[in-house]
Amino acid sequence: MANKTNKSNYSSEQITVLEGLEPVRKRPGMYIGGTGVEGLHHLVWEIVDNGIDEALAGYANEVVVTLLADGGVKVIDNGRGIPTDTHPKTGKSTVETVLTVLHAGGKFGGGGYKVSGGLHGVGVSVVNALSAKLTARIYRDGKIYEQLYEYGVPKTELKVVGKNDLTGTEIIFYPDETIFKETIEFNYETILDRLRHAAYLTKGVRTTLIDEASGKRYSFYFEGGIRSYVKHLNIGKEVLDEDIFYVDKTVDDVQVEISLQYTDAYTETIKTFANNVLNPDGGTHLTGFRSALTRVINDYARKQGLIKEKEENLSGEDTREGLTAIILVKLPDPQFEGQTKNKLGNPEVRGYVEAVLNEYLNYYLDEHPAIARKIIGKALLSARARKAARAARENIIRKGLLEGASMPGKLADCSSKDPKNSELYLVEGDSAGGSAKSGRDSKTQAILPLRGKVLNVERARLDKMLANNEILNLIKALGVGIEDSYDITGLRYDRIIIMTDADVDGAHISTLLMTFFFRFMKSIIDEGHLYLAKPPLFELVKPGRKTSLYAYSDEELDSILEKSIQERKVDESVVKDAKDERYKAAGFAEQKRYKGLGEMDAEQLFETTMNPEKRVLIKVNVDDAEKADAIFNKLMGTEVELRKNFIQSRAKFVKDLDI
Ligand code: 0RA
Repeated sequence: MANKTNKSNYSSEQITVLEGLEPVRKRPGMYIGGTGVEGLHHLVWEIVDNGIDEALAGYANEVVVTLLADGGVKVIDNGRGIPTDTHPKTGKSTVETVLTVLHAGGKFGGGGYKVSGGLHGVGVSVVNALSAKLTARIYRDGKIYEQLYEYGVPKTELKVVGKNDLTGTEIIFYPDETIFKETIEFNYETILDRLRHAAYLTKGVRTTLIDEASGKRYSFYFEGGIRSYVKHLNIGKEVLDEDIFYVDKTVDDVQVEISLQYTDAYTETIKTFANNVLNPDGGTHLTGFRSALTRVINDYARKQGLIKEKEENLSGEDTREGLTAIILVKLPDPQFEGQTKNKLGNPEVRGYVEAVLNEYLNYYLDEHPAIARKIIGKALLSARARKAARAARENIIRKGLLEGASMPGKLADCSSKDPKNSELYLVEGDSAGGSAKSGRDSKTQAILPLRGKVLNVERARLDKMLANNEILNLIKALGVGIEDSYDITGLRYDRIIIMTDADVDGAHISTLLMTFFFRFMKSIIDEGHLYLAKPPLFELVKPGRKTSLYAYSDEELDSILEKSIQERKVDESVVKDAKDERYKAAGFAEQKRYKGLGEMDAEQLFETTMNPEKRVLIKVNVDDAEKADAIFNKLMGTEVELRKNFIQSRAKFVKDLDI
């Protein structure tokens, strides 16, 4: 294992003492990003990352998180244990110093470096400051030490409470509910996900999550590190070859780890990390990776005569189609760009990554000629398809099909010309489109009916969608152009609302549309313009048919019925006997289940799904590009079963599956 071990030893002096903990309690958001559920989980990451740092430095191989039944969290690692000696600057133990002094993690500046790093690598003291209670137990030098804290203030001395010959650190904390007003409940899945990734990125570390209340327990250990990660990302995809490329090389003081494998998908999934922190916007490691990949593949293809002398090179995009890759660099002093620190900035890293991939991918292709041929064949195919699609698009643009004042005939536009007061409903099917047109508020609401079948371009390249008539209408109606001519300032509607049936086809169409926006008009999603309408699933008709109640989920139906039954003081046993007749016991004349938008008349459609005063809209956000990508691949991929499962789970409220 090419783990980096620190050349110099830590000592107590290296811990930079900065300031007390009051600022953390005053402005928690500055340290953990916020006091909502994400901030709450940062407390866990902070401690876990310290344990992972010990593992990266070669001192630990296990981190265990336990969600205690009483609401606390226990994090144990088997590293060196926080030093218990007296700290020269504070005169207190190093344990107390680390826990009460801001930025006293001991892993900043000087000899050691913090590798995994939570949000800002702010340290354990922040967790202490934001916890109503915290217990630190240190296993070191044959002894067990313990110290208790409340709101960051020590309540006991650091005492020896027992003996054994383990080493490590155990922190138990109870988040302060006066800080985390929204919730102090931890999410098992969120923590599990984080521990899975930590294990992928740190070969040889076992991470475990235990939920005391339910008895659930899960451990991760990946011999292959990021190679296992690539394998995991490609589950359900058709891989070009089972073999996964992997290199781990340290140049000067920068460790470069890269793993990659191609699939037959059309999308690329490349994840970049610096010191185990994800860099969603890439940076210098990604740039180095891309240029080496393009170079190596083109050189190899030319050497083998797969690209002729006069032919042009494969583009970078072509070499990355279907690629899944993880790039992980570890460096002493990571610099990030921009407000969000999502992008690695160290210029030297580009050259390191480029050099490592150049050398080792070259070897790999030489040693695996069959795989090399498949990769190049795939890239050549991509180049050809891209050219054809470009020609088709240019044709469309040349013919002026996307511009000009005239709007598509199918669009029922709104009379307002101010985008701020305008919204566009994308409606599945011509018949629902008709109802929407007559029911709408024509001042502010525009309707564009889309024929689902036409959109249903399974296994087709998204490029092809641009040649689709329905999509052309959509692009034109939006007024933003496409690709090179894309300009969101031309957007004619503030809200774009996808309205489909609450069934499998509807879920499919809305996913395709979201995919389209994600791929070609991402800023529309980023800026919060894209929504899903939520049509009701049930109508409960009151006697005399004057008015109805609508339920948008099974749960809501249950709660309406329950409430009405209680109000009418109906004997529960009678009600239980006749499950399907509950609506009668609840005093309704009829219960209708809606299968599609088409079952509502224009007025009902407006009242239930389009009336701005009453409707339910779900804002689409794609902060989790991984999930979106998984959706594309499941829907576009060859694995019919996965696709079916996905659609069925998304349309979970649909009882009558018609696929
Ligand atoms: C300061 C110095 C050393 C280790 C640690 C802190 C440390 C902190 C945490 C928090 C959770 N687990 C931890 N493990 C270690 C260096 C130790 C040495 O030089 O012996």
